[in-house]
Amino acid sequence: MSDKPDNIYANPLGQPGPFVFDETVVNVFPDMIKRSVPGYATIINMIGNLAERYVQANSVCYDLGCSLGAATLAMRHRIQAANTRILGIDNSAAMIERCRQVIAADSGEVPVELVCGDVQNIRIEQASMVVLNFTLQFIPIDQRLAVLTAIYEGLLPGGVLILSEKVAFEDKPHHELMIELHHNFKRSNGYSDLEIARKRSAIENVLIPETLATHRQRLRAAGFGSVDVWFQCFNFASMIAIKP
Ligand code: GEK
Repeated sequence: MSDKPDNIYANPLGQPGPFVFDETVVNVFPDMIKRSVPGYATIINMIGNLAERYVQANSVCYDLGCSLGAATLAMRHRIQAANTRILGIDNSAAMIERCRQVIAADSGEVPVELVCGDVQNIRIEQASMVVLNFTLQFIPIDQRLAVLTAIYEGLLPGGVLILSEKVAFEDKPHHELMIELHHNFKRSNGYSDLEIARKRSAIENVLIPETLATHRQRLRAAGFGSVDVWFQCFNFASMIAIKP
């Protein structure tokens, strides 16, 4: 079945309200994220790849802000270690409800538990892999360190955090260029200038990007020893942070 096309911002009437992950978004989410995030499919595929290497026996994997479970499924199908389980969490009831259907239709053997809740309240325990795939950007800036610290504390030695984010750049002209290149990417995926502008205004105070330097600094402050960018396309990047 092909994804339902995202035309949420095609209607020119009225000012769009702030972006929310409601049922309207859930219905078009796979199409939306694929056409909006450069490298999304690669990142998901590589999360599977990394699961193969980093997931330890008798441990838990966390998919924080799991949406429809793309990263959960990528891990589920590539984990080699014995006696593992995956916990997916999202604070959108509409997302979790649809995610349950996605997981139920999947034949993977690793147990998956889904929770509707806030990643800021979840207890991370016995983790060998934690994924924050484009989720931290929706959490208030002053609460981000606490989330990363809780993840660090719940990871086993050798455990890994994958943190993917839309990022900002210190240098203003470069920042503007990356935004322009991202918008070109969206245009080439069929979004009109109107849709791009309306989405931009809806998401403005909801998704707060920070620089890679800020992310690195915070990951180190949370305790992570090794922190590196393993993927970047324009203003979208994914980092790998390992607990020593
Ligand atoms: C993917 N990871 O396909 N607690 C829990 N969930 C949250 C919170 C929070 N505080 N804030 C936002 N969310 C997915 C894509 S989408 C990215 C992640 C995007 C959830 C929100 O409901 C949404 O499902 C997800 O984080 C962000 O790999 O749409 O740009």
